[in-house]
Amino acid sequence: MNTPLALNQANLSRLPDHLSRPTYDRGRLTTGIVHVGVGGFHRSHEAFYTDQLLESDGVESDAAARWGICGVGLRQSDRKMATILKQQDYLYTLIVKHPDGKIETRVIGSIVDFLMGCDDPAVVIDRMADPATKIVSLSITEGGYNVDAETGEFDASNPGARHDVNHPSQPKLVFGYLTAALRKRRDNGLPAFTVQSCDNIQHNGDLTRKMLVGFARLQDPELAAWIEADVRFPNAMVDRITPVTTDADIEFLRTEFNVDDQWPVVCEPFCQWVIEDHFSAGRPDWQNVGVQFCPNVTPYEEMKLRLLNAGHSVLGILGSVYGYQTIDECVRDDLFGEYLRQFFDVEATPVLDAVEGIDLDEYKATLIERFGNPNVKDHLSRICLESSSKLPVFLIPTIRENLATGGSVQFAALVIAAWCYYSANHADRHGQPLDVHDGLKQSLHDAAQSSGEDRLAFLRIQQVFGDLADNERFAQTYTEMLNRMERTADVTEHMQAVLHDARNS
Ligand code: CS2
Repeated sequence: MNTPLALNQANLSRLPDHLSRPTYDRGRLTTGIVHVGVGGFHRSHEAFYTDQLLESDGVESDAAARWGICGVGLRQSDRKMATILKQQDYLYTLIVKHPDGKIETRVIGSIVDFLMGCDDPAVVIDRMADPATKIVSLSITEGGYNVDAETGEFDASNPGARHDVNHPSQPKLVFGYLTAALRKRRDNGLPAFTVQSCDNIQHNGDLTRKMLVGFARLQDPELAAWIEADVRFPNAMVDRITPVTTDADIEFLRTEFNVDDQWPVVCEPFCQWVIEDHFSAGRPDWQNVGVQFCPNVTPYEEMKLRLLNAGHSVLGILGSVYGYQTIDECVRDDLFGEYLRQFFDVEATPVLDAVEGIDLDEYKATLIERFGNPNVKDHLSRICLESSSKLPVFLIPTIRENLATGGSVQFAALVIAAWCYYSANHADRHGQPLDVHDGLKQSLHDAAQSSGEDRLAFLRIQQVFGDLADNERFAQTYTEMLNRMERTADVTEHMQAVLHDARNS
C-alpha cells in the first residue's frame, strides 16, 4: 500500500472518489461563528450541519461564505485538538456508522481556524469582538456553566471566576472571555453576537444568560445590563451520539481510503437540533439542512434529557457495575433492555410534557434502536464521565417530580445506590477497576465509603442531590436499594426485583 495521504487542503482533490469532501471553495470562507469547546460532539453536529449548508447552498455570495467556524480552546487540554486541526488545515473526517454496518464518510470543511485562549487571550477576545463574528457557540459540558448548586446563581467563589473578575483582559473561564469580547463590541459600537449553547442542559440559553450576566455584574454592572438587553441566548436541544474516537477508526481511514486523519469523528446517523429562533446578529440558514426552529424548545429539551440522556446514565451506571463495556452490549441484554423500557414508561414519561408532533412511544423505541447500534461502540466510561454534573440535569428532576406526584422512584433509586457502589469502589462487581473521571470524584468516594455508618451520606452531597436526602420516601427507597447492593453487587438481581415490584403495583 502507498504511504497514506495526509489529510489537508492541498490533498483534498487527491482523495479517493468514494470519500465525500467539500466541493465549495473553502478559501472564500470567513469566520462568522466562534465555537468554544471543539470536541467530537461539535464536529459531528454544528460543524456538520454548517458543512452541509455550505455544500448545498454554495459559497459564491459573501452572505453564504460568512459562516465559517473558528474553533477555540481555552485550556492546555485543548492543545492536541489545536495542533492536529492546524496540521490538517482544520479538515477532519466524519465517519457515520449505521446499525446495518453501512458506513458513510465525509471530510468536513466548515472549520477554518483554531485559536488557543491560554496562549494569548487577546487573540480570542479580538476574534469574538470582530465585526464578522455573529455567533459565539459553546459546548463546554454540563459542568462548565459554573452554577452554584445551592443558589442556582453564578458561583463567584470559583477561583477561576475570582481571577477573571480582577483580570478582565486575561480571563481563564469562558464567561470572562465573553464579557471581555462583548465589552469591546459595545465600546466599538458593534451589535452583540448571539451566545448559542450546545450543551445538554435544560433551558441551556437561559442558563447561559444567567451565568454570563451573573459574572459580568461582578465586574461591571453597566456592561451586565447591556448584555442582558442586547445579547440573545437561544435555547436549543442538541442530539447526536458521538463516541470517543479510537485508533481503530484512524486505521479504518488508512486501510479504506489510504488517508491519514489523526483525529476523525465517529457518530450515529441520527442527528437533531431544535433551536429557538432568537439571534442578535443573524444566523446561517440551517433550516435548509434539517435544523428545526421553533418558538419554545422546552418540551424537546426535557424529552431528550430525561429519556435519552437519563437512559444513558441508567444503563451506564448499572452496566458499569455489572461489568459491561458499551451501551449496545447493555441493550442487547434482555434484562437491561426491559429495565430501560420500564424506567422510561413508569418513571420518566409520566412527568414529561407532551411534545407537539412527537409520538413519545415512537421516540422511546427509536432510542432503544439507537442505543443498540452495534457499530457505534459508545463506551460506558464516556457516559459515566462527570456523572455528578449530569445526574442533576438528567435524572434528579424526574425523581423530584415523581416524589411530588406520588409516582414511582424505585428504578432511579437503584441507579443512585449503584452509583454509590461505583463511587466507593471504582470497580465493577468483579473488582475490575473502572475508569472514573469526575470533578467530584474524591467527595463522591468519601461520602460513598462512609455510607456504612451513615446510610444517607452519599445522598447528602448537596451539590448533586440538593435536599433529596430530606425526602423521607426517597431516603427510604434509596436505603433499601443500598442494603440490596450491600448484599450483592450483582445489580441484575436488584433490577429483577424492581421490575417485579413494578409489575405487581
Ligand atoms: C450522553 C450524551 O453525556 C452523556 O452522558 O448521554 O453525550 C449523549 O450521547 C448525547 O447527548 C447524544 O445527543
